[in-house]
Amino acid sequence: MKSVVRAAFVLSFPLLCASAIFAYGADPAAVLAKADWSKMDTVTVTMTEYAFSPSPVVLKEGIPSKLVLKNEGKEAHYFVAEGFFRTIATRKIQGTDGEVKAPYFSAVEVYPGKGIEWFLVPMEKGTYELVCTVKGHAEHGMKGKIEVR
Ligand SMILES: [Cu+2]
Repeated sequence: MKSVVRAAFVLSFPLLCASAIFAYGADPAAVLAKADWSKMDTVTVTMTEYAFSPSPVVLKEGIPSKLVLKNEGKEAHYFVAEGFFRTIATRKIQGTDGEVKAPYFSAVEVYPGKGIEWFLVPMEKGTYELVCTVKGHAEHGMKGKIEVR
């Protein structure tokens, strides 16, 4: 009888671990609830014609981060990184005119000479493609990478 109990434990332990990892990746609200914003990293990304700088943008898994997007160009630019957007927990996006509290979106546009502050927690290590989807910009080289370490 004892060996049956032990076998059940041995079998279920990896399953419990796997479900814990899955829950972490799947529940942005739980990640945000645990985040300590007093230990926040700040990373600034500058957008110009036609580049993101730096590239790669480096963020740390599980660390609350303020991603500051600055458009120092003369045209509007988009910050689009679909794979990255799917693996982060966004607390809010803030600008001088207000803030957005929306956990999911597909693109962030920054007007010329303006900036926004994006409060997020990266949830999964990896390298993600970054692109500006304004017509012609990617073709002129406006592409980059985001690395979550
Ligand atoms: Cu652009």
